[in-house]
Amino acid sequence: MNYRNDIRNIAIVAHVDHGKTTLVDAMLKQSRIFRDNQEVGELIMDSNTLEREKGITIMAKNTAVVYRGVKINIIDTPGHADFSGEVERVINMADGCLLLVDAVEGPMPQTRFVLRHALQRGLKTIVTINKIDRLNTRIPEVVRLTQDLFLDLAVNDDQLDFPILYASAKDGIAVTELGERGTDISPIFECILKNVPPPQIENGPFQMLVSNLDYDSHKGRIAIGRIWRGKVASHDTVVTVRADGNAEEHEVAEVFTYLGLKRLKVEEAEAGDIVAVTGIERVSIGDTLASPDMPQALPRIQIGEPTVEMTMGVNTSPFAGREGRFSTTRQLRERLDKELDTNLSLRVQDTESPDTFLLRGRGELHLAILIETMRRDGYEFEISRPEAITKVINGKLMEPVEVLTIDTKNKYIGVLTEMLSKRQGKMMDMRNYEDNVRLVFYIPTKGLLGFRSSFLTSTRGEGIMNTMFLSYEPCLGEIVSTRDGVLVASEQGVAITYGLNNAQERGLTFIEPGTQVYEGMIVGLNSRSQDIPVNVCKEKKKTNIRSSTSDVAIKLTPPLKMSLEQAMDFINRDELLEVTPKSIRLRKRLLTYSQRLRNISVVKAVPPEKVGRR
Ligand SMILES: Nc1nc2c(ncn2[C@@H]2O[C@H](COP(=O)(O)OP(=O)(O)OP(=O)(O)O)[C@@H](O)[C@H]2O)c(=O)[nH]1
Ligand SMILES: [Mg+2]
Repeated sequence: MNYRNDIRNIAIVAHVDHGKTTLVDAMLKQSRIFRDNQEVGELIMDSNTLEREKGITIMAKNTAVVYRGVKINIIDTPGHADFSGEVERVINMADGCLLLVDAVEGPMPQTRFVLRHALQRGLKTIVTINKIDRLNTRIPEVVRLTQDLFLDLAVNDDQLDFPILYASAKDGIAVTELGERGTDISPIFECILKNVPPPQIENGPFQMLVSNLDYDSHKGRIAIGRIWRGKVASHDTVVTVRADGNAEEHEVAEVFTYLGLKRLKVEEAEAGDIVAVTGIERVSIGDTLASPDMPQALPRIQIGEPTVEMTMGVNTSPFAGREGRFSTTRQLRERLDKELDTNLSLRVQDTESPDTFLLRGRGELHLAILIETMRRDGYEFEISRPEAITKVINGKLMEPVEVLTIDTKNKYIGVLTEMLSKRQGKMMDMRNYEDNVRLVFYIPTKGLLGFRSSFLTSTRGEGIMNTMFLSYEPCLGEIVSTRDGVLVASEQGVAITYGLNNAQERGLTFIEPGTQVYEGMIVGLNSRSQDIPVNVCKEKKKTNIRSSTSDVAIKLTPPLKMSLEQAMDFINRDELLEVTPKSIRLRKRLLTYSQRLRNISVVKAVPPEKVGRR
C-alpha cells in the first residue's frame, strides 16, 4: 500500500442549516481560486434553482481547493433528512469528514445519522463547532453533547480522539482554542492536512466506483467517483460492471479533476483522486468502472429505504393538456426513468392502472422537490396524498416511526403536546434552556404528514422542527383526519365575485375571481366536516328593483393560497392534486356530486366521530 500525500478527500456533513455550504464558500474564497475582482456570491455550491430558492442543499457536490501544495477534494452534502440518500452515496469518496455542529442548536438527529455513517465507514472525523458568532451560544455544553454522541457511535477507540475547532463560517474564521481571535479559516485547512489520512492507493489495473452522475449537452453522461486502483486516461478502454453483474466495454472520452467550481481536463488521473469521466454512456450510480484486465466490482452503495409513497398519473382533469408541454404516460415514464439514474433513494413502480405510477421516497420533501422540478420542466400530471409505507414483517403490520425534534418557546409546549398526541406521538425527552425548550417525540410517519404546516401556525413561526427515520414498529391504527370538509365547484366556468362571496359564507376560499374552475374542483375549505357543492360561477339574479345596499361592491376576503407542499398535505385520500407548469389545482377524485354520493365507501373525508354533527 502507498499513500498520496498530495491529496486529501473530505466530506462536510451536518444537520440541516448548520453551515456546510457557507463553510465551503469560505474555503473556496480563501484559497484564492477566484480572480480578485470576480463576483462569486454566496452559497456558491447550491447552484440548482430550487436549492437557491429554498436555501437548502438538495444534491451532494464536489469541489476542490489547493492549500500549501495539497489538493483538498471537498464533498458538500445536504443536511435535510429527506436527502440523506445523497450522504450515503457520496461519503465513500472520502477518507475524512468535517462534522459541523451549530453552537446554539447543538447535535441534532441528522448529526447523529451522518456521524454514524462516517464512523461506520472508518472516516477520520474533525468536529467544528460553527456559528460561534451567534448570540446565546452554549459551546461547552454543545461540545459535551457531541462527545456523548461519539461515545455512543464510535466503532473503535481511536475514533474517540478527534480534534475540535471553533468557527464562524459566515465570517470566514476558525480557531483551535475558544477565546482566540480568528483571522481566517486556515486552522481548518491545517487540521485537515494533519488529521485526515492521505488516500491509500493500490497499484494495479484501474478501478473506480461511480458515486454520482452528471450530464452535459455536448459531452453526454459524466460519471463521477473516486479512483481506488490504478489510473485512467482519455481513450482508455474500461469495463462497466453493472448491478446484475453484466459487464460492457466503453472507451473513455475525457478525464477531468476538480478545482474550485470548474472541472479541469487532465491527461490522466491516478488512484486516490476524485474524477469525472465522459464517454461512458451506459452507467449508473453504484457501478464500477474497471480495466478489462481485472474487471472486479467494488461493493455497491447501500441506501436506506423509502418511507413515504404516493401515486403520480396522467392528468385526468377536464383541463388536461392545456398548460403542460409533456403529459402522456410515455413522457412521464421517460422522465421518471431518467430521475432514477441519479435519485438513488427514489423508487418507481407500475400500478394496476397503466397511466399511474407509484412513487416512493425518503420523505414528503424528497417527493415534493421532484414534483416541483418536473413541473418547471413543463410536465403536467396528477398526484395523490403522500402516505407512510407499511410492511408486513413476520405476519405483523409495521409502519415507519420517526424521531421528531422541536425547538421552540416554552409557551407552546401545551398546544404541541396535545396536537402530537392526537397524531400518536410519544414524548421521549424535554429540556429547557431559559425561555426555550427542546422536545423530542417518537411518532409514526403517518402522524407527521401534514404536521409541518399546523406546527408553523400554532407556534407562530417561533419554532423549528426536524424529523428522521427511526425504525419500523407495529402499526398503531389509523389516525382520524381532523380536516374539515371542502367546498367543491358544482359546474365548469369562471369564478366570479358574487359566487365566491356566497362560498365565503360557508368557509375559506382558495381562488380569485376570474379563475377557471371545473365541476369537482376544490375551491375552498368548509367550516363543517362535510363536503358541499358550491357554484362559484353563479351570477346575481337580475331584478328590476334597485336597492341601495345590494349594489354596493362586494369585498371578498383574500383567498388562502397554498404552496405545493401544503397542498400535498391538505388533500385527503379521495382527492387529487393536479399539477401543471402554471397551476396547482385541488380536486375530488370523483368529479360529479352524484358519483361521490354513490361511492360513499371511497369518500373517507368525513371522520366517523364527526358524522353525528350533520
Ligand atoms: N451566524 C452565523 N450564521 C451562519 C454561519 N454559517 C452559516 N450561517 C447561516 O446559516 C444558514 C444555513 O447555512 P448553509 O451554509 O446553507 O447550511 P447548510 O449546512 O449547507 O444547509 P443544508 O445544506 O441545507 O443542510 C444560512 O443562513 C447561513 O448564512 C455562521 O458561522 N454564523
Ligand atoms: Mg448546504
